[in-house]
Amino acid sequence: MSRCAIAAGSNLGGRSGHLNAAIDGLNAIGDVVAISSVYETAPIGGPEQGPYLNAVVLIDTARTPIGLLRELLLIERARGRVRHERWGPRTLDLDLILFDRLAVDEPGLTVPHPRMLERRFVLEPLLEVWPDARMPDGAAIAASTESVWTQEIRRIDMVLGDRSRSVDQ
Ligand code: A4P
Ligand code: MG
Repeated sequence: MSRCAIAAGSNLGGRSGHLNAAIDGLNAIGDVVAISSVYETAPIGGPEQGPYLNAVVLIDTARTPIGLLRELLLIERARGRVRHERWGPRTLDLDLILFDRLAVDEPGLTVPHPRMLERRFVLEPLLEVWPDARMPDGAAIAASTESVWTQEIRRIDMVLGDRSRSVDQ
């Protein structure tokens, strides 16, 4: 089994519903061992678009990295993900952030995710659920620049997996 960190993001439609569906989908492909708080975050890059909900989920899985990515893309598609432009708004984005301490560089899959250290919406929830996570070279996870911490994110009062509450209704 490998321990993997998956970053989930949504800024279109019923955002919390999409994130909850992601948890259900991940449960079917591995053991969900931790779910971070949910953060509302200002969009980074791309066109003008609405705020995201972001979270990080840890799973233990027997899949290979490519096998896991394929499953993530299927979960995205089931939530109506359509790709128009890079960094554009999306119903659900699932990125493979860490796969144990493995480094993968193949067409269509780079792990650790190449932009993870530049993004507070990845780092903060990741460190919340996996404080001793490390990069493949053994380095502790840390922001690549101080300016990461000026990015706007705020933890919201919502627990994933709890269907009784939604921030979008
Ligand atoms: N791919 C390669 N490596 C990976 C990986 N480790 N995990 C490939 C997932 N996918 C990976 O992704 C394009 C292709 O990347 C996939 O088909 C896969 O083969 P995509 O989801 O179609 O496109 P994208 O997400 O628009 O592109 P990209 O470059 O992955 O975007 P980022 O860097 O993930 O940024 N702002 C806020 N506040 N919150 C967000 O969640 N997300 C993005 C997307 C931008 N700004 C954001 C957020
Ligand atoms: Mg993606």
